[in-house]
Amino acid sequence: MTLSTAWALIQLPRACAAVALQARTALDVLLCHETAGDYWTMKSGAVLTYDLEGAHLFGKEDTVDLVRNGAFTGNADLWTVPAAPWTYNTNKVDKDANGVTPLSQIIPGLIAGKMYKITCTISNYTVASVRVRIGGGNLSEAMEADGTFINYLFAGGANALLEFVPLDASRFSIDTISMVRVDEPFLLAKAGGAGTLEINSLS
Ligand SMILES: [Ca+2]
Repeated sequence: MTLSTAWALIQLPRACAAVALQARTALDVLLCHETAGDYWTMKSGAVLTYDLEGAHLFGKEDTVDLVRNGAFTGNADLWTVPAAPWTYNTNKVDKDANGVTPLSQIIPGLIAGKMYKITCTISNYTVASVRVRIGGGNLSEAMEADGTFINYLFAGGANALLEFVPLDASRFSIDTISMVRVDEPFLLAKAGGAGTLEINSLS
């Protein structure tokens, strides 16, 4: 797989109980099961055999987008857009005032403890940050630039909400939101720059 500075799922051709990982490029590779949690480092040039002790690694993303009206086409229907600090603005939503109330949508059938991949696009960014969470679980890493962001998060069990939680001062626009379930167990990888991670299914 091609590495970048964003977490990406290690996609496998088949379910397997052990994998061998190797980065020949001079990059340390970070590996984790949850982007909001701990990670460990595979040093540049090392080979890591990852044994799942009988479990099978899938690394598979579902194709069903669980977000409705994630493109805000013509309206913000199905979203809760609190008037402060959010404003619907021509096919996207602006964070254009102070406040920390989340932009949210109810996700029917959200399963607590399951991993989901959440994608969104930030534009018109000027200051502070926004984080995403699902089911009231852990917050993602801060999104604090223009760009398309991917977060892998476990759903909490507190509610059925997809929520974008801003800092008080933050200013940006958000659009193109989607969310798919990820079958577990799985591994995520990223590095400090571009490189290649070689993956071999062992069993
Ligand atoms: Ca849009």
